[in-house]
Amino acid sequence: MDRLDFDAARAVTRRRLLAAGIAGGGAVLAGRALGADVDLRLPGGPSTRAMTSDFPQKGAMILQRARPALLETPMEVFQQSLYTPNDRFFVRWHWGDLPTSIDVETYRIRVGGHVERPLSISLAQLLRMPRIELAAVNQCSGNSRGLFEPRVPGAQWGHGAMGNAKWMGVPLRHVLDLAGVRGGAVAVRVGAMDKPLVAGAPDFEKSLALDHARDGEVMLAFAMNGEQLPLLNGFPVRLVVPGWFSTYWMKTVDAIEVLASPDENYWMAKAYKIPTAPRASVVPGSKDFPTTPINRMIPRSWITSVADGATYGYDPVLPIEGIAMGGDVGVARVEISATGGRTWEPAALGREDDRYGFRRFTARVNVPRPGRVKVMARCTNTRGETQPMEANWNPGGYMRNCVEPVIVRLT
Ligand SMILES: Nc1nc2c(c(=O)[nH]1)N[C@H]1C(S)=C(S)[C@@H](COP(=O)(O)O)O[C@H]1N2
Ligand SMILES: [Mo]
Repeated sequence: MDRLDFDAARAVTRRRLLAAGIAGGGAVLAGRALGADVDLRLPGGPSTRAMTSDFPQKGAMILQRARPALLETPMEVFQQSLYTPNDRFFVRWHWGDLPTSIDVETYRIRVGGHVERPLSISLAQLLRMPRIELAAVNQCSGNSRGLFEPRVPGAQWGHGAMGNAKWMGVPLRHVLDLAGVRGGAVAVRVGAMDKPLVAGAPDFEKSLALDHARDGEVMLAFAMNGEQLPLLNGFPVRLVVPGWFSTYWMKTVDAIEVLASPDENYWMAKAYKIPTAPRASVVPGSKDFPTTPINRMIPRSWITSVADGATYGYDPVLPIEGIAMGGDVGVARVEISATGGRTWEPAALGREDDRYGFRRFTARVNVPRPGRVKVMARCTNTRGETQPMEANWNPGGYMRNCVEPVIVRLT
Protein backbone atom coordinates (compact mmCIF):
# COMPACT_ATOMS: atom_id res chain seq x y z
CA MET A 1 0.00 0.00 0.00
CA ASP A 2 1.28 3.47 -0.82
CA ARG A 3 1.87 5.79 2.09
CA LEU A 4 1.72 9.49 2.74
CA ASP A 5 5.06 10.94 3.71
CA PHE A 6 4.48 13.20 6.71
CA ASP A 7 7.96 14.73 6.54
CA ALA A 8 7.16 18.45 6.40
CA ALA A 9 10.40 19.27 4.57
CA ARG A 10 9.61 16.96 1.69
CA ALA A 11 5.84 16.70 1.85
CA VAL A 12 5.84 14.04 -0.81
CA THR A 13 2.54 12.47 -1.67
CA ARG A 14 2.08 9.52 -3.94
CA ARG A 15 -0.34 9.59 -6.78
CA ARG A 16 -3.59 7.67 -6.37
CA LEU A 17 -3.33 6.41 -2.88
CA LEU A 18 -5.36 3.24 -2.79
CA ALA A 19 -5.76 1.14 0.28
CA ALA A 20 -5.46 -2.61 -0.13
CA GLY A 21 -8.74 -4.08 -1.26
CA ILE A 22 -10.42 -0.76 -1.94
CA ALA A 23 -9.81 -0.65 -5.66
CA GLY A 24 -12.89 -2.76 -6.39
CA GLY A 25 -14.99 -0.49 -4.22
CA GLY A 26 -17.32 -3.21 -3.07
CA ALA A 27 -15.37 -4.10 0.02
CA VAL A 28 -15.92 -0.64 1.49
CA LEU A 29 -19.60 -0.77 0.89
CA ALA A 30 -20.52 -4.20 2.17
CA GLY A 31 -18.81 -6.51 4.62
CA ARG A 32 -19.50 -10.16 5.20
CA ALA A 33 -19.98 -11.42 8.72
CA LEU A 34 -17.44 -13.72 10.35
CA GLY A 35 -18.93 -16.77 12.02
CA ALA A 36 -18.49 -15.47 15.54
CA ASP A 37 -21.05 -13.44 17.45
CA VAL A 38 -20.56 -10.96 20.25
CA ASP A 39 -23.19 -10.17 22.89
CA LEU A 40 -23.35 -6.42 23.57
CA ARG A 41 -25.74 -7.05 26.51
CA LEU A 42 -28.28 -4.55 25.23
CA PRO A 43 -31.61 -4.53 27.07
CA GLY A 44 -34.98 -4.57 25.33
CA GLY A 45 -34.10 -6.16 22.00
CA PRO A 46 -31.62 -8.13 19.91
CA SER A 47 -28.26 -7.98 21.68
CA THR A 48 -25.84 -10.07 19.65
CA ARG A 49 -23.90 -8.89 16.60
CA ALA A 50 -21.67 -10.64 14.10
CA MET A 51 -17.93 -9.97 13.99
CA THR A 52 -16.37 -9.01 10.66
CA SER A 53 -12.83 -8.53 9.36
CA ASP A 54 -13.98 -7.85 5.86
CA PHE A 55 -13.47 -4.09 5.67
CA PRO A 56 -10.32 -2.60 4.14
CA GLN A 57 -7.64 -1.53 6.65
CA LYS A 58 -9.80 -2.93 9.48
CA GLY A 59 -9.26 -5.91 11.74
CA ALA A 60 -11.97 -7.76 13.68
CA MET A 61 -14.87 -5.38 14.28
CA ILE A 62 -18.46 -5.64 15.49
CA LEU A 63 -20.74 -5.36 12.47
CA GLN A 64 -23.54 -2.91 13.31
CA ARG A 65 -24.44 -2.22 9.68
CA ALA A 66 -22.72 -3.12 6.42
CA ARG A 67 -23.74 -0.31 4.10
CA PRO A 68 -22.62 2.31 4.73
CA ALA A 69 -20.19 0.90 7.26
CA LEU A 70 -21.04 1.10 10.94
CA LEU A 71 -18.33 -0.82 12.78
CA GLU A 72 -17.97 -0.99 16.56
CA THR A 73 -14.77 -1.59 18.51
CA PRO A 74 -14.89 -4.64 20.83
CA MET A 75 -14.28 -3.73 24.51
CA GLU A 76 -11.19 -5.94 24.81
CA VAL A 77 -9.36 -3.54 22.46
CA PHE A 78 -9.61 -0.81 25.14
CA GLN A 79 -8.13 -3.19 27.69
CA GLN A 80 -5.26 -4.08 25.35
CA SER A 81 -4.08 -0.55 24.58
CA LEU A 82 -4.73 3.00 25.75
CA TYR A 83 -4.55 4.18 22.14
CA THR A 84 -7.04 2.47 19.88
CA PRO A 85 -5.18 0.89 16.94
CA ASN A 86 -6.26 2.38 13.62
CA ASP A 87 -7.37 -1.01 12.32
CA ARG A 88 -9.70 -1.47 15.31
CA PHE A 89 -11.00 2.13 15.41
CA PHE A 90 -14.79 2.40 15.08
CA VAL A 91 -16.40 3.57 11.85
CA ARG A 92 -19.56 5.53 11.21
CA TRP A 93 -20.90 7.11 8.01
CA HIS A 94 -24.29 8.66 7.36
CA TRP A 95 -24.53 8.34 3.59
CA GLY A 96 -23.81 5.49 1.21
CA ASP A 97 -21.80 7.31 -1.44
CA LEU A 98 -18.33 7.13 0.13
CA PRO A 99 -15.08 7.88 -1.64
CA THR A 100 -13.41 4.53 -2.41
CA SER A 101 -10.21 6.03 -3.81
CA ILE A 102 -8.66 9.45 -3.42
CA ASP A 103 -6.31 11.02 -5.92
CA VAL A 104 -3.89 12.77 -3.60
CA GLU A 105 -2.55 14.90 -6.48
CA THR A 106 -5.85 16.49 -7.36
CA TYR A 107 -7.36 16.45 -3.83
CA ARG A 108 -8.08 20.00 -2.66
CA ILE A 109 -9.69 21.70 0.34
CA ARG A 110 -11.58 24.77 -0.83
CA VAL A 111 -11.75 27.63 1.68
CA GLY A 112 -14.35 30.27 0.92
CA GLY A 113 -17.35 32.22 2.11
CA HIS A 114 -16.81 35.29 4.27
CA VAL A 115 -13.02 35.52 3.69
CA GLU A 116 -10.60 37.97 2.04
CA ARG A 117 -8.86 35.36 -0.15
CA PRO A 118 -10.63 32.14 -1.17
CA LEU A 119 -8.11 29.27 -1.21
CA SER A 120 -7.71 25.86 -2.74
CA ILE A 121 -5.25 23.89 -0.61
CA SER A 122 -3.48 20.76 -1.86
CA LEU A 123 -2.35 17.94 0.40
CA ALA A 124 1.28 18.84 -0.29
CA GLN A 125 0.61 22.44 0.85
CA LEU A 126 -1.21 21.27 3.97
CA LEU A 127 1.71 19.01 4.90
CA ARG A 128 4.06 22.03 4.81
CA MET A 129 1.96 24.08 7.26
CA PRO A 130 2.58 24.30 11.04
CA ARG A 131 1.30 21.18 12.75
CA ILE A 132 0.31 20.00 16.20
CA GLU A 133 -0.26 16.56 17.70
CA LEU A 134 -2.57 15.75 20.58
CA ALA A 135 -4.37 12.78 22.09
CA ALA A 136 -8.15 12.95 22.00
CA VAL A 137 -11.13 10.63 22.29
CA ASN A 138 -13.40 10.47 19.26
CA GLN A 139 -16.80 9.44 20.64
CA CYS A 140 -20.04 9.19 18.67
CA SER A 141 -22.93 11.20 20.15
CA GLY A 142 -24.88 7.94 20.23
CA ASN A 143 -22.20 5.81 21.86
CA SER A 144 -23.96 3.30 24.21
CA ARG A 145 -27.36 4.18 22.67
CA GLY A 146 -28.26 0.48 22.70
CA LEU A 147 -28.45 0.67 26.50
CA PHE A 148 -31.25 3.25 26.47
CA GLU A 149 -34.45 2.00 28.12
CA PRO A 150 -36.91 2.31 26.52
CA ARG A 151 -35.06 1.86 23.22
CA VAL A 152 -34.71 4.79 20.83
CA PRO A 153 -34.24 4.75 17.03
CA GLY A 154 -30.72 4.80 15.58
CA ALA A 155 -27.71 2.50 15.64
CA GLN A 156 -27.91 0.30 18.75
CA TRP A 157 -24.28 0.84 19.75
CA GLY A 158 -22.71 -0.80 22.77
CA HIS A 159 -19.83 1.16 24.33
CA GLY A 160 -17.47 0.80 21.36
CA ALA A 161 -18.49 3.77 19.20
CA MET A 162 -15.41 5.53 20.53
CA GLY A 163 -11.64 5.45 20.27
CA ASN A 164 -8.57 7.28 21.53
CA ALA A 165 -5.80 8.37 19.15
CA LYS A 166 -2.91 10.79 18.79
CA TRP A 167 -4.06 13.14 16.06
CA MET A 168 -1.61 15.15 13.98
CA GLY A 169 -2.68 18.01 11.79
CA VAL A 170 -2.78 21.70 10.97
CA PRO A 171 -4.73 23.95 13.33
CA LEU A 172 -7.84 25.18 11.51
CA ARG A 173 -6.93 28.65 12.80
CA HIS A 174 -3.85 28.66 10.58
CA VAL A 175 -5.88 27.92 7.44
CA LEU A 176 -8.52 30.53 8.39
CA ASP A 177 -5.79 33.12 8.94
CA LEU A 178 -4.32 32.38 5.50
CA ALA A 179 -7.72 33.01 3.95
CA GLY A 180 -8.33 36.08 6.13
CA VAL A 181 -11.66 35.92 7.95
CA ARG A 182 -13.73 39.04 7.25
CA GLY A 183 -15.40 41.11 9.96
CA GLY A 184 -18.88 39.89 10.85
CA ALA A 185 -18.08 36.18 10.44
CA VAL A 186 -19.74 33.99 13.08
CA ALA A 187 -19.25 30.33 12.14
CA VAL A 188 -17.19 27.92 10.06
CA ARG A 189 -18.94 25.16 8.12
CA VAL A 190 -17.05 22.06 7.03
CA GLY A 191 -18.10 19.85 4.11
CA ALA A 192 -16.84 16.49 2.89
CA MET A 193 -16.55 14.16 -0.09
CA ASP A 194 -19.25 11.63 0.83
CA LYS A 195 -22.69 12.25 -0.65
CA PRO A 196 -26.22 10.99 -0.07
CA LEU A 197 -27.37 8.19 -2.41
CA VAL A 198 -30.94 9.51 -2.14
CA ALA A 199 -31.74 12.57 -4.26
CA GLY A 200 -32.64 15.61 -2.17
CA ALA A 201 -31.27 14.22 1.10
CA PRO A 202 -29.21 16.80 3.02
CA ASP A 203 -25.44 16.58 2.43
CA PHE A 204 -23.60 15.97 5.72
CA GLU A 205 -22.03 19.24 6.94
CA LYS A 206 -21.31 20.60 10.41
CA SER A 207 -20.37 24.02 11.77
CA LEU A 208 -18.42 25.39 14.67
CA ALA A 209 -18.63 28.90 16.13
CA LEU A 210 -15.79 31.02 14.75
CA ASP A 211 -13.98 31.34 18.09
CA HIS A 212 -14.09 27.58 18.57
CA ALA A 213 -12.81 26.93 15.04
CA ARG A 214 -9.95 29.34 15.82
CA ASP A 215 -8.98 27.92 19.24
CA GLY A 216 -5.70 26.46 17.94
CA GLU A 217 -6.63 22.87 18.87
CA VAL A 218 -9.39 22.18 16.34
CA MET A 219 -7.32 20.74 13.50
CA LEU A 220 -7.32 19.38 9.98
CA ALA A 221 -5.75 16.02 10.86
CA PHE A 222 -3.80 13.98 8.32
CA ALA A 223 -2.45 11.34 10.72
CA MET A 224 -3.68 9.25 13.62
CA ASN A 225 -1.33 7.26 15.86
CA GLY A 226 1.54 8.17 13.55
CA GLU A 227 -0.05 6.67 10.43
CA GLN A 228 -2.17 8.08 7.64
CA LEU A 229 -5.89 7.87 8.37
CA PRO A 230 -7.64 4.69 7.23
CA LEU A 231 -9.96 5.50 4.34
CA LEU A 232 -12.97 4.64 6.48
CA ASN A 233 -11.79 7.08 9.18
CA GLY A 234 -11.54 10.00 6.76
CA PHE A 235 -8.40 9.72 4.62
CA PRO A 236 -6.73 11.97 3.63
CA VAL A 237 -7.87 14.73 6.03
CA ARG A 238 -10.46 14.93 8.79
CA LEU A 239 -11.46 17.55 11.29
CA VAL A 240 -10.55 16.83 14.93
CA VAL A 241 -12.52 18.75 17.55
CA PRO A 242 -10.92 17.82 20.88
CA GLY A 243 -13.42 17.37 23.71
CA TRP A 244 -16.48 17.50 21.45
CA PHE A 245 -18.62 14.64 20.13
CA SER A 246 -17.52 13.15 16.84
CA THR A 247 -20.47 14.38 14.80
CA TYR A 248 -18.28 17.49 14.37
CA TRP A 249 -15.22 15.45 13.37
CA MET A 250 -15.87 15.72 9.63
CA LYS A 251 -14.07 13.07 7.54
CA THR A 252 -12.65 13.48 3.99
CA VAL A 253 -12.86 17.27 4.34
CA ASP A 254 -13.06 19.10 1.02
CA ALA A 255 -14.72 22.42 1.88
CA ILE A 256 -14.43 25.07 4.56
CA GLU A 257 -16.90 27.91 4.41
CA VAL A 258 -16.84 30.93 6.70
CA LEU A 259 -20.40 32.06 7.48
CA ALA A 260 -21.66 35.55 8.32
CA SER A 261 -24.83 34.17 9.90
CA PRO A 262 -25.56 31.06 12.02
CA ASP A 263 -25.72 27.76 10.12
CA GLU A 264 -29.33 26.70 9.56
CA ASN A 265 -28.52 23.53 7.61
CA TYR A 266 -30.38 20.32 8.55
CA TRP A 267 -27.42 18.77 10.44
CA MET A 268 -27.11 21.79 12.75
CA ALA A 269 -30.70 23.00 13.04
CA LYS A 270 -32.61 19.68 13.11
CA ALA A 271 -30.33 16.69 13.76
CA TYR A 272 -28.02 16.06 16.71
CA LYS A 273 -30.08 18.20 19.08
CA ILE A 274 -30.17 17.43 22.81
CA PRO A 275 -32.64 18.59 25.47
CA THR A 276 -31.44 21.70 27.30
CA ALA A 277 -32.59 20.01 30.54
CA PRO A 278 -29.87 18.88 32.99
CA ARG A 279 -27.92 15.84 31.72
CA ALA A 280 -29.83 16.19 28.42
CA SER A 281 -32.47 14.04 30.08
CA VAL A 282 -36.24 14.04 29.62
CA VAL A 283 -39.03 11.66 30.64
CA PRO A 284 -39.45 8.95 27.96
CA GLY A 285 -42.14 9.97 25.52
CA SER A 286 -41.71 13.73 26.09
CA LYS A 287 -42.20 16.00 23.10
CA ASP A 288 -41.72 19.72 22.37
CA PHE A 289 -38.98 20.29 24.93
CA PRO A 290 -36.31 22.94 24.22
CA THR A 291 -33.18 21.63 22.50
CA THR A 292 -29.69 22.76 21.59
CA PRO A 293 -27.03 21.29 19.26
CA ILE A 294 -25.02 18.55 20.95
CA ASN A 295 -21.60 19.89 21.89
CA ARG A 296 -18.92 19.04 24.46
CA MET A 297 -18.40 15.61 26.01
CA ILE A 298 -18.79 14.76 29.70
CA PRO A 299 -16.94 12.31 31.96
CA ARG A 300 -17.23 8.54 31.45
CA SER A 301 -15.39 5.42 32.57
CA TRP A 302 -15.43 1.72 31.77
CA ILE A 303 -14.01 -1.30 33.55
CA THR A 304 -12.18 -3.28 30.85
CA SER A 305 -10.23 -5.98 32.72
CA VAL A 306 -13.30 -8.11 33.39
CA ALA A 307 -16.39 -8.51 31.23
CA ASP A 308 -19.91 -7.96 32.51
CA GLY A 309 -21.64 -11.30 32.99
CA ALA A 310 -18.44 -13.38 32.86
CA THR A 311 -17.21 -15.99 35.35
CA TYR A 312 -13.63 -16.08 36.70
CA GLY A 313 -11.67 -18.22 39.14
CA TYR A 314 -12.00 -17.05 42.76
CA ASP A 315 -9.22 -15.03 44.34
CA PRO A 316 -9.66 -12.84 47.45
CA VAL A 317 -8.29 -9.85 45.51
CA LEU A 318 -9.82 -8.92 42.17
CA PRO A 319 -7.54 -6.62 40.13
CA ILE A 320 -9.55 -4.00 38.22
CA GLU A 321 -8.42 -1.97 35.23
CA GLY A 322 -10.24 0.40 32.99
CA ILE A 323 -10.29 3.61 30.99
CA ALA A 324 -11.72 7.01 31.86
CA MET A 325 -12.23 10.28 30.03
CA GLY A 326 -12.99 13.73 31.41
CA GLY A 327 -14.93 14.96 28.36
CA ASP A 328 -13.72 18.40 27.25
CA VAL A 329 -11.41 18.68 30.29
CA GLY A 330 -9.09 16.24 32.04
CA VAL A 331 -9.79 13.43 34.49
CA ALA A 332 -9.48 14.56 38.12
CA ARG A 333 -10.16 11.18 39.76
CA VAL A 334 -11.69 7.76 39.35
CA GLU A 335 -13.27 5.92 42.26
CA ILE A 336 -14.28 2.29 42.58
CA SER A 337 -17.15 0.77 44.53
CA ALA A 338 -17.83 -2.89 45.25
CA THR A 339 -20.48 -2.02 47.86
CA GLY A 340 -23.26 -0.98 45.51
CA GLY A 341 -22.21 2.66 45.74
CA ARG A 342 -22.23 2.90 49.56
CA THR A 343 -18.46 3.39 49.70
CA TRP A 344 -15.97 4.50 47.05
CA GLU A 345 -12.20 3.97 47.01
CA PRO A 346 -9.80 5.96 44.83
CA ALA A 347 -8.31 4.14 41.83
CA ALA A 348 -4.71 4.77 40.73
CA LEU A 349 -4.49 6.81 37.54
CA GLY A 350 -2.10 6.20 34.66
CA ARG A 351 -0.29 8.95 32.81
CA GLU A 352 -2.09 11.79 31.04
CA ASP A 353 -0.74 12.66 27.59
CA ASP A 354 -3.40 15.25 26.85
CA ARG A 355 -6.52 16.11 28.80
CA TYR A 356 -8.75 15.00 25.93
CA GLY A 357 -7.45 11.42 25.82
CA PHE A 358 -8.27 8.25 27.74
CA ARG A 359 -6.69 7.78 31.15
CA ARG A 360 -5.96 4.27 32.45
CA PHE A 361 -7.06 3.41 36.01
CA THR A 362 -6.27 0.45 38.23
CA ALA A 363 -7.61 -0.76 41.57
CA ARG A 364 -7.80 -3.88 43.71
CA VAL A 365 -11.13 -5.02 45.08
CA ASN A 366 -11.31 -7.32 48.09
CA VAL A 367 -13.70 -10.21 47.60
CA PRO A 368 -14.22 -12.00 50.95
CA ARG A 369 -15.86 -15.10 49.49
CA PRO A 370 -16.73 -16.67 46.13
CA GLY A 371 -19.93 -15.50 44.48
CA ARG A 372 -21.36 -12.60 42.55
CA VAL A 373 -19.50 -9.25 42.66
CA LYS A 374 -20.73 -5.94 41.29
CA VAL A 375 -17.93 -3.46 40.60
CA MET A 376 -18.47 0.16 39.60
CA ALA A 377 -16.12 2.92 38.44
CA ARG A 378 -16.97 6.62 38.63
CA CYS A 379 -15.00 9.43 36.99
CA THR A 380 -14.90 13.07 38.07
CA ASN A 381 -13.39 15.61 35.68
CA THR A 382 -11.31 18.67 36.52
CA ARG A 383 -14.44 20.83 36.20
CA GLY A 384 -15.95 18.86 39.10
CA GLU A 385 -18.51 16.96 37.03
CA THR A 386 -19.07 13.39 38.30
CA GLN A 387 -20.73 10.48 36.53
CA PRO A 388 -24.23 9.95 37.96
CA MET A 389 -25.66 6.57 38.96
CA GLU A 390 -28.89 6.99 37.03
CA ALA A 391 -29.04 6.71 33.23
CA ASN A 392 -30.33 9.70 31.28
CA TRP A 393 -32.89 9.41 28.47
CA ASN A 394 -33.64 11.42 25.34
CA PRO A 395 -35.12 10.39 21.98
CA GLY A 396 -31.77 10.70 20.16
CA GLY A 397 -29.98 8.31 22.50
CA TYR A 398 -27.29 10.90 23.20
CA MET A 399 -24.96 11.81 26.08
CA ARG A 400 -25.12 8.61 28.14
CA ASN A 401 -22.57 8.98 30.93
CA CYS A 402 -23.91 7.10 33.95
CA VAL A 403 -21.81 4.67 35.96
CA GLU A 404 -21.61 1.35 34.06
CA PRO A 405 -21.54 -1.52 36.60
CA VAL A 406 -19.82 -4.79 35.79
CA ILE A 407 -21.19 -7.91 37.44
CA VAL A 408 -18.94 -10.96 37.51
CA ARG A 409 -19.15 -14.37 39.16
CA LEU A 410 -16.08 -15.65 40.99
CA THR A 411 -16.09 -19.41 41.62
N1 LIG B 1 -17.72 13.10 5.96
C1 LIG B 1 -18.30 12.58 7.05
N2 LIG B 1 -17.74 12.81 8.24
C2 LIG B 1 -18.29 12.31 9.36
C3 LIG B 1 -19.48 11.55 9.31
C4 LIG B 1 -20.06 11.31 8.03
O1 LIG B 1 -21.10 10.67 7.89
N3 LIG B 1 -19.43 11.85 6.92
N4 LIG B 1 -20.04 11.08 10.48
C5 LIG B 1 -19.65 11.74 11.74
C6 LIG B 1 -20.03 10.95 12.90
S1 LIG B 1 -21.65 11.05 13.40
C7 LIG B 1 -19.13 10.19 13.61
S2 LIG B 1 -19.59 9.30 14.97
C8 LIG B 1 -17.69 10.18 13.22
C9 LIG B 1 -17.13 8.79 13.22
O2 LIG B 1 -15.75 8.84 13.00
P1 LIG B 1 -14.96 7.52 12.62
O3 LIG B 1 -15.75 6.81 11.55
O4 LIG B 1 -13.60 7.91 12.19
O5 LIG B 1 -14.88 6.70 13.87
O6 LIG B 1 -17.48 10.77 11.95
C10 LIG B 1 -18.15 11.99 11.77
N5 LIG B 1 -17.68 12.57 10.55
MO1 LIG C 1 -21.85 9.85 15.45
